[in-house]
Amino acid sequence: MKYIKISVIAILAMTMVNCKETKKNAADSSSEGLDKSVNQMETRSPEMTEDGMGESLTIMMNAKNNSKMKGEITFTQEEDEVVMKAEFTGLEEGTHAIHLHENADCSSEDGKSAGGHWNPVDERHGKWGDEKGYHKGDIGNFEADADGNATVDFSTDQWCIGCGDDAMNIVGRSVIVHQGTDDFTSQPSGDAGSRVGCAGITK
Ligand SMILES: [Cu+2]
Ligand SMILES: [Zn+2]
Repeated sequence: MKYIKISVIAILAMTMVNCKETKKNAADSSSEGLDKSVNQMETRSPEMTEDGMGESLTIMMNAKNNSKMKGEITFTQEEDEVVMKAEFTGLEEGTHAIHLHENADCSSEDGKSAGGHWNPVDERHGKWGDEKGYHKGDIGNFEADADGNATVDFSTDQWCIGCGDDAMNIVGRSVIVHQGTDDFTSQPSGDAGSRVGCAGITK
């Protein structure tokens, strides 16, 4: 296998001829290094091909608990990442928690119809990326300025938009903004106070 030495180029090349190479490789299977490269591509390829690459969803916040908050959130699938961009107005100045919650149901006045934090892999509540665990909805905190405006930019390869994996698919969940701050410690939800905004993530 000549191209083991230039494996980086080989990986790039195989994104274009992945299927062909996989078959060829299964037939002669003489190169471990190449097998690994092919396997990496295979584990990534389902979400990149079938599951809504480039797909984008924009949802609007509903004010809860008599708040004045408004806002718009866009989720975009970009290769293996979901990029979230949010713009909020009408908040109280200061730090607010933002999470994905279980249900795309914002019908109740207190926002509790959205359920608890989205936690598909049964971990403890925490700061995103904490080795002790965190919910797949634990986005964290953001700051609203003196005029009550805020933007939130977040992206992760642990979400997808409409793929078949329930541990990743954010469709059917909701975005909740809280009055208070997530302390990243209190269980099960960071003691972030009442829910001032809710948006169901639906297509
Ligand atoms: Cu929350
Ligand atoms: Zn949580």
